[in-house]
Amino acid sequence: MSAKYHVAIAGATGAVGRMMLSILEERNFPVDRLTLLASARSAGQSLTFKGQPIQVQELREDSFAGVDIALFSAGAGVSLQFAPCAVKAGAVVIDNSSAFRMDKDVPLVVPEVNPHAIRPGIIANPNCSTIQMVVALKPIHDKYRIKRIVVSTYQAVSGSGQKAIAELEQQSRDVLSGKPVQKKVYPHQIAFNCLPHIDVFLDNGYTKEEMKMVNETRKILEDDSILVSPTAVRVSTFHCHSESVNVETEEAICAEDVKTLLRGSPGITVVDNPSQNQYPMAIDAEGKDNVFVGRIRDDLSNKKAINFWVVSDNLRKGAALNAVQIAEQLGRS
Ligand code: NAP
Ligand code: 3JN
Repeated sequence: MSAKYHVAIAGATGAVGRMMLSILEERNFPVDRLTLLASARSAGQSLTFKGQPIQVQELREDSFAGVDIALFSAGAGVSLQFAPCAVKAGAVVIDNSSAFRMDKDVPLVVPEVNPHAIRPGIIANPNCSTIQMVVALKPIHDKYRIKRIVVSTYQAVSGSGQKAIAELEQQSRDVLSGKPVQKKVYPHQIAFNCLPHIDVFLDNGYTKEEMKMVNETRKILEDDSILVSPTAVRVSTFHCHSESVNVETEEAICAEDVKTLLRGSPGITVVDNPSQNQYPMAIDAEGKDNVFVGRIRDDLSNKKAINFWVVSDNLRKGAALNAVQIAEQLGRS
């Protein structure tokens, strides 16, 4: 690879794709040329990179000639069809979808956790809810060995894309002005509501989002013995996912030590000063890169367990930023 890269974004017009464009710009990623790809619906539309308009092209099998790094965020079906074409053309693919995450030949990477797994070909970016949780869990696992995690998520609508952001905006206006609510993205009203339902329900009673958290956590932490008991909930916030996490460990664990440990760990900001009402909140994490951890406290029911609250910007660390950080590591290897 040259020192400056020809980068392609497949899904450039979406919520994640637009964030990728913005993060490449703000981190001054060494872009030599940028190819923006989306469906035929968006072909001809212009997006701006470093003040210059760039026309969006229709994604096709021959879109990747000369591309060094292809960032995919157009859904699993699109990745399954087009990521192999990009690799065949010589690109490294960093894929934000679930298409290849559990493929044993594809690394599933969070740079703070398992950068050693990065290699050319297809690299999978984990699910947003998994990413922010494993950034906080990695130092805990290294020191205390995690046995079991019980997690409940409070996920923002931006995790469901541009149409969901518009739906929460419109429904909020309609509810407040006493008008009937239209539902398109979610099966129920999301404004002023919580839906214990993210992605599709599976035969075991869990949703696909919940099972992503189970399987991806084990793969990234490279430990299939870790037990994960998840509940994923969509809430009426626009940005940032929050999670309540209970962690049970092999070794005795204490909240005060974990605060010190996490304060010195990469990608984490500890916000934990309850007497001053200071703890991580979605409205503070929006637009920030780190994972914010607080409410770190002993589990009074179990000497080998703690509880914490973790918040991160789902479109940044949960998707676009993590992908760009993987691309940055490629340049270093
Ligand atoms: P979005 O706002 O709905 O955007 C979807 C993007 O995909 C748009 O650019 C759309 O292009 C493009 N697209 C759809 N069908 C296409 C096709 N047949 N060919 C080419 N492009 C196509 O959704 P989003 O929130 O950005 O999410 C996109 C994907 O990213 C998700 O499906 C998921 O796989 C992944 N994602 C991952 C995470 C994570 O946790 N890491 C989080 C959110 C999303 P048009 O504008 O032309 O329709
Ligand atoms: O709902 C969220 O907050 C995150 C959504 C992620 C998502 C949305 C549609 C399809 C994914 C994902 O990344 O797992 C997928 C998918 O690729 O399966």
